[in-house]
Amino acid sequence: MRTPIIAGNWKMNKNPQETQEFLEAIKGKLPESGVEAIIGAPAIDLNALTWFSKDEPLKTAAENCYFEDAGAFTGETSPKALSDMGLDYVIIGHSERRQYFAETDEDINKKAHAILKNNMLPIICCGETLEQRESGKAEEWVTGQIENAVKGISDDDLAKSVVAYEPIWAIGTGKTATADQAQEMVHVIREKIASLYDADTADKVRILYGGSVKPANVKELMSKEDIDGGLVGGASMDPESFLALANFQK
Ligand code: G2H
Repeated sequence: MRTPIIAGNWKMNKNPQETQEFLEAIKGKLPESGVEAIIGAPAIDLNALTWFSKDEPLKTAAENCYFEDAGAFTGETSPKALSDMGLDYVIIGHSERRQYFAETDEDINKKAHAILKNNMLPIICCGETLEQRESGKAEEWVTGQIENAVKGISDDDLAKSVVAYEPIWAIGTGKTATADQAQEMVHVIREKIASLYDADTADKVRILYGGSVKPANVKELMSKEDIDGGLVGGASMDPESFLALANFQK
């Protein structure tokens, strides 16, 4: 039985004051069980999130990190420091990082190893462009991204990790993949993991859908067999909307 996840991804939004206001608004209102609620936030907001999560059923995620623990890497964030701070997850390989910051599959694989070594879990993003989908290359592309991202990761570590399928054409565009389209690709990803590892590992790894998830479509997406949750951008920034998503079972 895989516990569903609702993971916010604030991207480069909210300052510490706005973060505090958001946390005050959701205090005491997150589900105690049945759903794992996560917020991924900018590095400057993570301290507030980890303090809040000590008393509330909220897990925390950084939106990126470097693959070395320390050193002369100006401007980067240490996975060890994130772990020391109490972070649970780190989002890696988001399409925005691949597109605007030239993050490669190799970087993502190194980051996944660094995150796991530091006792956190990666949320590994993958997804195809509209052009790749229209030319019939989406499955090959996405499964290739996954294969490269998980190289050298043990089956135990992968079973605890999270994958997020985010078709680039559905990100922040208001265009959601249909629940069937999302299920189809998430199933392909699970089969790929089964072929790289085994059926048991594939059965345990949680695979999210991301791309314009909102309270109005979360139930239908979550009703699909292989979809274990959502990685949510725009709709995770308003407290009421995040709470509606996290409490989707009610
Ligand atoms: C996809 C998603 C969050 P949105 O990037 O990762 O954002 O829900 O705004 O499409």
